[in-house]
This record gives sequence, C-alpha cells and structure tokens, in this order.
Amino acid sequence: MLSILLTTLQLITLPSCAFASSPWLVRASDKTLLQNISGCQSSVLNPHLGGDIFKLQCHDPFSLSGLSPVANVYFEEESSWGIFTPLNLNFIGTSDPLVGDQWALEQINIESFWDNQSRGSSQTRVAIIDTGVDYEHEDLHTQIAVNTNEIPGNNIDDDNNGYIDDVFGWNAYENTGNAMDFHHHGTHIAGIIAAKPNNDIGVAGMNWNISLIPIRFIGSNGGGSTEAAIRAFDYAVARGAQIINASWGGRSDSALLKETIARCRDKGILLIAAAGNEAVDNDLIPTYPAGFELDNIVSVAAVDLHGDLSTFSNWGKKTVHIAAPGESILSTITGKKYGYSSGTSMATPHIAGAAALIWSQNPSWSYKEVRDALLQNCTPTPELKDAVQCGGLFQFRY
Ligand SMILES: [Ca+2]
Ligand SMILES: [Ca+2]
Ligand SMILES: [Ca+2]
Repeated sequence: MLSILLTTLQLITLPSCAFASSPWLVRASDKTLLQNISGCQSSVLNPHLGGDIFKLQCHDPFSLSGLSPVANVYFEEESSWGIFTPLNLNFIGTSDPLVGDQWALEQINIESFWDNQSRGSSQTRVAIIDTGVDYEHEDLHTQIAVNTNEIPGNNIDDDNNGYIDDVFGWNAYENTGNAMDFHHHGTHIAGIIAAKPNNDIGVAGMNWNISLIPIRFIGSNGGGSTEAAIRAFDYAVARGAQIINASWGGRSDSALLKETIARCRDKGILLIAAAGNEAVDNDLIPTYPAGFELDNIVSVAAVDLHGDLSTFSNWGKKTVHIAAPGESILSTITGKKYGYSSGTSMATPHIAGAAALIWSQNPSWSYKEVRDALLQNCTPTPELKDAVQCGGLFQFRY
C-alpha cells in the first residue's frame, strides 16, 4: 500500500509514479482544495463521520506534487478486503428444526443467559458489514431493521437520510438500496446472530429479538474496496448501529479505515472483527481491521467443538482477544436454505451476538462496559492460554 502524507511542515519529494490515477482516497481538511483540481471530481465517503474523506476520480492522471503546499491532505491508494473464505460450506435443503446440530449454542452456554438474563431486544441495532444479507429468508426477515420511512423502488430518498431506497439496508459496493446477499457469507453470519429462535423454522440464532442492519460492501467474488468499506461504516452510523460485525479483513494497514473505525468508536460503536484463517500469529503478521489498536475492537479466533483452537485460525496473545465457535457452524444461507460453514468469520458473530444480548440486558452501558463484560465471559483453557489475550473461549457465566 502506498500512503503519502502531505503537510506544510514537510518538504515533499514525491516518487515519479505518484500520480492520482483514479481512484485514490483522500482526507482533506478543506474540501475546496479538491474541487479546484482540474480534471478531477471528488465525492465524500463519510458524510456521517466527519465528511472529510473523499474518493478522487480523475479523467487523466495528475501529479500529486500539485497539492504539496496544502496542509493536512492525506492520500491513500485503494486496498482490497476479503471475506475469510468459508472452508466447508455444505448445503442442506430442509427447513426442519435443526437446533440439535447447533453445538455452538451449548458450548457458549446460551440457554442459561436466555433463562436468567436476556433474550435480546429489538432496540439493539447490529450492522452486518459483509456480502449483504438475505433479508427475505424465512428465519431472518422478522429480525431486520426495516427503514419504514423509506418507500422502496421509487428512486427517491423519501426519508432524506442521503440514501435512495434504503429500506432493508445499503449496498455500499454498488451504491444502491439493494443489500441482498448473492454469496451466502453475510446471510450465514446474520443467522448466527439472530435467526429467529423458537418459531418452528430452521435454526436458532442467539438473539430472539434484535434489529439487524444488512450492509453489502463485498461483491459476489468475495472482495471489497476501502472506499466501499468507509461508505459501509458511515451507513451503519446513519442507521444508529451499536455493534458492527466484520467477518473479513486484509493485510493493508489503511490509515483511512482505521480513522473511520475510530470515529465509529467516538459514536459509541463496538466492532467485532475476525482474526483471519491463515493459521498465523497476528502479533507478528497483523490482520486488519481486527488488528487496529483501538479500544472498541474485539478480535476473535475460532475454536472447535472441543474448545481447541481451530487449525486454520489465526491467534495472537496480544492482538487477538477471545475465541468462539467457528467450525461446522449451522446457520441460514440464501434461498431459504441452511448450511454448515467454518472460519473465524463464523466465530466473530458469536461474539457480536453475545454483545447484542449483553447490551439488550444493559441498554445504558457504553461500548467499553459491553466489551469488558464480553471479555469477562472467558473460560481459560491451557491450550488457549498463549493463543488469545483472555486465555480462553467465550462462555456465558450467568
Ligand atoms: Ca433514504
Ligand atoms: Ca424511496
Ligand atoms: Ca428458527
């Protein structure tokens, strides 16, 4: 990744290849500076998070040195972000009650929490920033945060929130109101957090009541851009998300993505992020966004049925915080179906789902209090002692 920081205090020597061939991402303290660049158009990516990060789209490449006198202008090349590819997505075509195969619910001791503490609340808002969500799925549709002030399909932003036809969420990949999942990944995550329990259909998610906000920023090929990610986080803020699930990542230490997540922190938002599936030590080889040093992030590793670290899971005594179920997880997939999948992508929504339950029980808590409570529900094990910060796997203690 090529990042260039330009300030008035520095004498900039730019590499000869430093052209703003489109698209580049720019943070500028004064947006008029960008409007004056001939041949380039700028569009704001974060209207709800400061309004100072832009995509710069230029017809012809121009030299960045033209901006060298400008204070506080930061350029960053696009990075690519990907889902942590599910290892064993197996389809099953039945809608029979399937809770008997959901070993993870037992491992995390969820029934005790349901019986003694909370089953969730429709007031708790969780954004799933991923491949979209099948918001029409028979076991999910009642759990979606429907924007009732928006009329679908009329190409008008009826509620004037800056997003046209955003009834069931937002598609930051294509900038449309269609947040439908054409992959499976995001729908599987949604089902882990909140497939409707006790409705005689399919599976049981962790939250009986919740408001899920589907946000698509990854295409059907499993990849997405920093630009789309920033737009996705910004939309989550616009819709009042308290928790964001990020079952994806990459190796790019993107300053603009980190800043965006820091601004989400300033809005009180907790981010639950996957540690990754490369079986590496994240303390040495960081995965982002899980590895950004921000106190509103929980980085999640995966364990199997026995509570042992999954062979594919990344770990990190300093930078990965807790482990959760991530192998042969049964959940919803697109097309009214159900399937098993494995990965830290599946471990992450178990922690996001737990965060939603804890927040529903304690709606006045801050993200810090919810995060502390999550990490206190950690059962230490010898094998995980040096693998994750809390030294164990997530289990409700209530
Ligand atoms: Ca709208
Ligand atoms: Ca509309
Ligand atoms: Ca169900």
